[in-house]
Amino acid sequence: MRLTLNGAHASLLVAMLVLAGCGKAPSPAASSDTLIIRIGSVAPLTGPQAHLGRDNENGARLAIADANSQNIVIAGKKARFELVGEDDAADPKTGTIVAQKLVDAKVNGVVGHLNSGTTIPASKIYSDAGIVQISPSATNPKYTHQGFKTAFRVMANDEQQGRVLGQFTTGTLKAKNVAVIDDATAYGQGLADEFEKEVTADGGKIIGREHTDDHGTDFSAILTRIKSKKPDLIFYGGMDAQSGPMAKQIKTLKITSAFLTGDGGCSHEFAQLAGDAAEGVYCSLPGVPLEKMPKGADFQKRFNAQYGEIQDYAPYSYDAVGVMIAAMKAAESADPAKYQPVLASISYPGVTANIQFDEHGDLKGGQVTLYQWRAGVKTPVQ
Ligand code: ABU
Repeated sequence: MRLTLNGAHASLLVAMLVLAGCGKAPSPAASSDTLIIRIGSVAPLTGPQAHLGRDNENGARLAIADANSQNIVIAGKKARFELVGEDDAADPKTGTIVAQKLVDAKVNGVVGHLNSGTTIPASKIYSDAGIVQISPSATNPKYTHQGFKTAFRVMANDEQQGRVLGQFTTGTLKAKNVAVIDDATAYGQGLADEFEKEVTADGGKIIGREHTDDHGTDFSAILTRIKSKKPDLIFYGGMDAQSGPMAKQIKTLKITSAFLTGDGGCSHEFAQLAGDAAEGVYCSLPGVPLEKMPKGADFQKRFNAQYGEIQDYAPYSYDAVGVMIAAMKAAESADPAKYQPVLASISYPGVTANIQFDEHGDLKGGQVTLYQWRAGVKTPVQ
């Protein structure tokens, strides 16, 4: 039997073949001339630090969008970058579970984690799997001092920050008697230890050391004990979910000591939580103010338009993704084994710094800026 097809029959047959999968057009993901590159981003997206985690993830998201708009070609293929966001809830155990999940998913690199307490245990998992990890915000020195060639960070560490905070206390503020509180985390306790070391070396006296945790919000017992010692300055090593209420309670208890904290307590959220008690509080942030960097103002404008206020670390996660992609481009490969050596010796003009790494994977020449909250504005003072 002879089958004759008119135009309508032919169209129907094509449609049936397509539905059966025979004529399926290749999706960009399946196309042989497209290289899908997946970058993990890990931060707390739930719990008291969720606002900081979203800030980090949004910085990474903006960098991915920028890269995809540049039509980057790697080894002759059009690269398409995808973000794989994970929540570690700032919890060290969850951090390792999520790290293993990303290893199993064979991501091409990881930007994270946010906290030192999660970044350090996760770094062994990435190192064992040979996956490059760049933390935008974890500042405990141990992270990059374990001998893992996969571990990098894009901001000054707590040895550098603690030293600057200590010198600011004894030198600029001329504080002699100092009380120290930390949140008993890898970050808060580590930074407080570095700060204490510098204050003591400069001739200052630590007249009290207290500990809380990264979920507490009532510090009245600690602050009452500290008040009786009449310190010139109180230093807090920890995050904004604690530094905000702490500043408020310092004011309520009529404590007149200066209040100083590190980068974790220096966010936009701190000012929201502290209200008018933020006035006069000092804090430090790694890097120079964004507006002083050549590409900083543009980044800030675009980030604000899309995601609102920068909390703390969004520019650093933007740079962490940017420098990772730059290394992939230069290596002509998204294989971590191939682009890791390129990353280790890269010079990359980021929005937060010109990024180069030392032999540990730490940022070379990392800077620290001191700020004071004045009328709700984080104002650079040193
Ligand atoms: N750098 C402060 C916040 C992140 C961390 O190191 O835990």
